[in-house]
Amino acid sequence: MLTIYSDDHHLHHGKFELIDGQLTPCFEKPSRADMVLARAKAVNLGAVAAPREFGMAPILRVHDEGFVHFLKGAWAEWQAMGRDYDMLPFTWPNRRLRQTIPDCLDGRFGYYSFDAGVPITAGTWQAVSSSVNVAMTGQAELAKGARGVFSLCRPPGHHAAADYMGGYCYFNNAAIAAQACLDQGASRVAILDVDYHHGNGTQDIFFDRADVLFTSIHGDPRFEYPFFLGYADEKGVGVGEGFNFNYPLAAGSDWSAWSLALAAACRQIDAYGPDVLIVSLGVDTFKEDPISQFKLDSPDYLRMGEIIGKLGLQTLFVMEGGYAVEEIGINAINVLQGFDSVTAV
Ligand code: SP5
Ligand code: ZN
Repeated sequence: MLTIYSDDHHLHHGKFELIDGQLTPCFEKPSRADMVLARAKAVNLGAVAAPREFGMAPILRVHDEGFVHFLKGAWAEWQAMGRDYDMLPFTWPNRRLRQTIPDCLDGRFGYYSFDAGVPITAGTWQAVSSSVNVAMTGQAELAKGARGVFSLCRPPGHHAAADYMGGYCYFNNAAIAAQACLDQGASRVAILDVDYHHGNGTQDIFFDRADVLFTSIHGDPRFEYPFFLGYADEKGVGVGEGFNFNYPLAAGSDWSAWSLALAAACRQIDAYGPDVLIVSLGVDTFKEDPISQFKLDSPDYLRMGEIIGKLGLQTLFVMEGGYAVEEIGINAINVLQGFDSVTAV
């Protein structure tokens, strides 16, 4: 399988996030993608190609113009205020607060985010733009006929909605790739989100649409981040009703419980009959993940890839989460090797 990868992700390295009440070194760090790339090379997964430049157009098909503009200019504004440490949001437009866009930078950052897990640094804009290019280049290879492509995106994207970032995510790489498929003639795209956390951003982007089916298997939001979306009764609205499926699972879920949800999600994807499948590939379901509570083991990821492969769909894998850095390469690449082991198209 072809891997799309750019070194630009190194330009984004936040210092701290809030974990259990303490400022803690960011779990979402450059070594994650380095480990995945190293494993892809070690097992000869296939060629590694650099992304092409797609510019702003595909991003603006999914994201709000004001949001994109904010993200692009934020670091320069921050620096002009004499600040050189990481920029973090800290005030959000909660219930009964005004949903208006403030003039000041801190106010706008709160408006365009939903949590503090999104440090903006000197290199963030270039890294997140490049991450979109990695997803878009993978999508282009799929459009040319590839059976499977791996977009080794970093930063990840599935928590980002049209006009807000959060959860280490800035631009929604998978959603942008899905929209590009549709813009190039696909009628239906399915997104399967296997990251441990609910893909709230992706769900929100496509919730009122029937041309993208979104299905996610994740820690139950009653106990797990992002807490405020990802329940089983979220089915879509309007013409989108019936095209959104959530599988919230209990803490401690292992492959036996997880794979039942995957089987159900795969039946729905199969019934939908999409032209293309996009997998939001997080491997933070791993038993040793430092911020997660599922119990998948490394060999389970091979089986996951096989089951996805048996759908017989052209598939773009877009990297999302996974914070057990020592095993992230083995686990992510196991999914792709499992997929490649299934020959049926
Ligand atoms: C892309 C992705 O996987 N984003 C995840 C963002 C999660 N942010 C909140 C983490 C909360 C962690 N709580 C862990 C407690 C460990 N004792
Ligand atoms: Zn995650």
